[in-house]
Amino acid sequence: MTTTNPSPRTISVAIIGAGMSGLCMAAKLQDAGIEDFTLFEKADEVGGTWRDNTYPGLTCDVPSRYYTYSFRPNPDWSHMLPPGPEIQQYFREVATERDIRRHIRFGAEVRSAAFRDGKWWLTTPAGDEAFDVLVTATGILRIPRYPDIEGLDTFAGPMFHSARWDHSVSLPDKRIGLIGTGSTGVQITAELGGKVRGLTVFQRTAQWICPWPNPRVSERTKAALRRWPRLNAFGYWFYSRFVRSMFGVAPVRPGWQRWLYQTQCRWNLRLSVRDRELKKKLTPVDQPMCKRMIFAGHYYRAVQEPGVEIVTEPIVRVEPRGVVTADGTLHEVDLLVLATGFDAHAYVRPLAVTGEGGRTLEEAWADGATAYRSVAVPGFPNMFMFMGPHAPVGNDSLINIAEHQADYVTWWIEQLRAGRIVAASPTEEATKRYNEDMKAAMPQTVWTTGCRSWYLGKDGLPELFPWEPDRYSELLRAPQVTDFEVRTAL
Ligand code: N01
Repeated sequence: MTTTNPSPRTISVAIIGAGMSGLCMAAKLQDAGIEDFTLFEKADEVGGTWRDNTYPGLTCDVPSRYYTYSFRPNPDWSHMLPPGPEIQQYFREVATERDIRRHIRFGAEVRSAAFRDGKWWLTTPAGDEAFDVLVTATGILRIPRYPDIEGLDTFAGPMFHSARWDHSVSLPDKRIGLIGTGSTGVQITAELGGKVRGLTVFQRTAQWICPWPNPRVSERTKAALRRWPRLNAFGYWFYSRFVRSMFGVAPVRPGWQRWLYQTQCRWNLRLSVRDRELKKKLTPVDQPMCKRMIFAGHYYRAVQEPGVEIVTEPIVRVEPRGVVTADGTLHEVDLLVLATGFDAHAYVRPLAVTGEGGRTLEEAWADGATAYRSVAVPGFPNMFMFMGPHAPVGNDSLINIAEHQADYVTWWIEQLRAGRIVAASPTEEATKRYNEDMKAAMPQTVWTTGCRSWYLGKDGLPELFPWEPDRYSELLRAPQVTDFEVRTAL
């Protein structure tokens, strides 16, 4: 890989997105002494998902000690599981403290990116600009999915997607119709059940709920964490090991971890819901963990509050006054909330990305999205992506994944900077081999046991990593240069 006389170069890096991943990339570049980078952010603030999602009850279900960058502990989390607004505050602080903001162009939506003459040309409303390296950090659950329900537009009251919450609408006086019972719908129900005039939850598929306590962190604990930073580091290590050896393993390998979660879910329902009819409605047909596991403390309590109703009859249409179900009932509501999930398979799209020889990412992914170790695609030199296809987003904390991906990308940028190479992209052969190995490992995962979920890709298989997260970290820790087509001159 070395040229006869490598000479160091200044490398410019474009990062698309200033959410959790984009900020992580920026921080890692700074740590490597690379300051020539620009973040393009279409909104007017950092935070991505945590900026856009503001629904009542928003909480991350990864323990707060682990839902931080390893390089920036946070002694101030108020709860064991971090509330959404605190996470958003954390990212804002990181951007400010590390002086990343001066690298960010807000309100700058990148419309297209094309590789020409050894550079990535980005088109934004301000014009075209060239960079040596393109890093996409556009998030995975970014594009809200609106349900295709007859008459949805005719609803007379306010209506919005959970990721576009309209806080000008008062809630206590409303009869709310909530469509969707994924992680989001469950958190909204747990927060609003019993606190509003009425809550009608339209459940298409029952979900398993894993009970998860969320105690407050005492002021004394916070003070101790501030005073002895090593305690924080220990907390990070402890929870990372806990999450990775339990939640990281359970979905991908049959064993005691899977048994434990599944048993917990079953007993949670058995012990928490008394009414037989309601219990029947809430009993899923598929295996716990096949869909994205839901961790929640108060859901079953909330659905038994007065004024809360679980409707399992399929929705047939929406009318100005409410939702009509297959049994002919009109469920009258004042506000309709669509907690119907996201298009999780868009990745960087709809951004138009054109690689070598004019081949677009759309063309490369015509049969489904694939990548080399979730970070790079053949024919797209010097382009790297966060949370690409088959990242371990189903069994690890996304922050941890982002850190490993950022280290990996930084390693390649350092090769470019040292002048050892001028371009690198994974070979078709290595990418194919990697994806075939993953496909072969999928049947042992719980995700293939027959449920419908946003995990499933075009081929009906989960677009997830079928092994333990530690294996993914290993894969990224040791870049395999022979899997790449590396050029030392253009
Ligand atoms: O979306 P989902 P989400 N008619 O796709 C239903 C992360 N997250 O926003 O199951 C009626 O899971 C659909 O029904 P069905 C987490 O990774 C994390 O809740 O397809 N119903 C389902 O019930 C999560 O997995 C946290 O039959 C319709 C729901 O809408 C991911 O975000 C918190 C319908 C969609 O569920 C997405 O969760 C919140 C229709 N036409 C979210 N269309 C953390 O704590 C869809 N549905 C980290």
